[in-house]
Amino acid sequence: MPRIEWVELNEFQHATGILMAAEGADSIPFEIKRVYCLYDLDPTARRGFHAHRELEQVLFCLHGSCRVLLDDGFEKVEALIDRRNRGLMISRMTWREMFDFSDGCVIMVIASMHYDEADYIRDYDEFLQILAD
Ligand code: T46
Repeated sequence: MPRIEWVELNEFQHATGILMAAEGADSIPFEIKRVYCLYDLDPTARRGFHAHRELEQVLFCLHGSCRVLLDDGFEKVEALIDRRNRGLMISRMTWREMFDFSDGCVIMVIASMHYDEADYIRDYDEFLQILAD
């Protein structure tokens, strides 16, 4: 079964607010090359439907919650992401689908590589074939 691996970031509480920081090759287990966000999400939508050949990512819900299905080609597991400082590690060669977006859900993804469409495997049968090779 794909392991649910969490990455916890320290929150610095202050009377005037909270600060949360992420550092590459430290609290984030790889060098950070890219950060992107998803917001204004349709709560009924399902996104993702792909795996990555090499990309490693940590997915945080900065506001609200969502669910992520992880599939290693053998088994599937679902993770609920509902704490802004607890990110879900998504390793390479893991099929992922995101769904159940709460109202106003804001997702931040920290990634180990620049955007590269060639790194995506968007066909599930191809994903299984690559794993079998
Ligand atoms: C992933 C999940 C969690 C860019 O131009 N640059 C980028 O850095 C990204 C991430 C996307 N795009 C473009 C490519 C598409 O035209 O944005 C459009 C939407 O991307 P996509 O359909 O891949 O979005 P999701 O939500 O299905 O997947 C995204 C990431 O692409 C993916 O790596 O793991 O979030």
